[in-house]
Amino acid sequence: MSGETALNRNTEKANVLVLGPLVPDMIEPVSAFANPVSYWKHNGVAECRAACGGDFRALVSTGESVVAREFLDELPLLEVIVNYGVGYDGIDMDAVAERNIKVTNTPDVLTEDVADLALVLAIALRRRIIQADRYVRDGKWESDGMMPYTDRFHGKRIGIAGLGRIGRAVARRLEGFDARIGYFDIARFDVPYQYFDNLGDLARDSDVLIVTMPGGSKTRGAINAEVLSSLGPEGSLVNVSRGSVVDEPALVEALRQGRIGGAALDVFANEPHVPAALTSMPNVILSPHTASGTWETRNAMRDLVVQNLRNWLEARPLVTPVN
Ligand code: 8YV
Repeated sequence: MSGETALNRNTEKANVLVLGPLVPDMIEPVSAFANPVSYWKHNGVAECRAACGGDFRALVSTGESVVAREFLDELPLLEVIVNYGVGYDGIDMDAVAERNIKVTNTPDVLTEDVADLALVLAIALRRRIIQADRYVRDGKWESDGMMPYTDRFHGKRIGIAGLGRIGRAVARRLEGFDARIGYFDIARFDVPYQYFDNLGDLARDSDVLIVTMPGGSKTRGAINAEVLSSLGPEGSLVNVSRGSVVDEPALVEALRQGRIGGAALDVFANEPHVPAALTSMPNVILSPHTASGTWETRNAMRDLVVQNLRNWLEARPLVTPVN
C-alpha cells in the first residue's frame, strides 16, 4: 500500500480530491485535517475513490483546471471546489450551481505579482531585453558593436483591458512611468484614467495593450483580428490573464503580417502547448504562465486554499467564496 493510500484509509477525515500538481507542500497541511488524494498520481476518479475507500466531498483545482459537467458527474457527493488561483473560468459554473456546490478562489494575494510580471514583460518587449542578453552571449557586442536602438517605455500610451484588481495594480505601477493610461471595462470607474467603451478604440490609442480581463465565455476571443489591427504595427500586446481572451490564430497572423509590433505572453489558449509559429518570432516573449509564480505568492495562495478547505469541512464561513 503506498504512503498516500495508507494515509487515505483514515476514514475519520473527509476525502479531498486534489487536481494539480500544485505547490509541493500543499498535500501536507491538508493531511492534517483531511484525506487528500492526488488526482495526477492515479488513473481517473474511480481509482482515486478506490485509493481512499470513499467518495469526495471537496475538490482542489487550479487556475488551469478544466472542471467540466461530466467530471462533476463522477463526484456525486461534492460540496465544495477550492480553486488555487483567482481565475476559475475552467469550472463549469452552471453545472456547479445546479449541484449546489460552493466555489472559492485566491484573490488579492497574487495581484501584485501578476502586475509586476505585466510590467516586466511590457518593458522587456519594448526594450528588447531578451535580444540584448543574447547579443552579449553571442559575442555580438564585441564583433558588431552597439546593439540596434529599441523603443522607449516610459511616457507611452498604455491601454489596460480590464480594470479589476490586477488591472488597477498595473495602472498604479504605470503612474511611476509617467504613462498615459487608458482602460476598457464593462463599466466606467472613478479613476484618473481615460475610459474607452470598446477594445478597438483603446487599442488604437495605445502603444502597449495590457490584457488583465478575466477568462470565460464573455471574454473569449475579445482581442480579435480587428483589435490587433487597431493596435498597429508599432503596438505591443501583453497578456497576463487568460489565453482564451486573445484569438490566438489571429494573433499569430497579425504578428506574421506585421500588423502588430510584438507580443509578450504569459498565457496561451491550450497550455502548455504554444503555437510553433510563436516560438520562432523574435518580436515575441513567451512565459510559461508564471505571473503568480513566486514563493511568497504561491505560499499565500496555498494557505488560502487550506483555510477555505478547513473552514468548509468544519462548517465555518468560507474566506473567499465566489458563489
Ligand atoms: C494559476 C492563475 O492558478 O490565479 C490564476 O487564475 O492562473 C494562476 O495563478 C497558477 O498557475 C496555479 O495553477
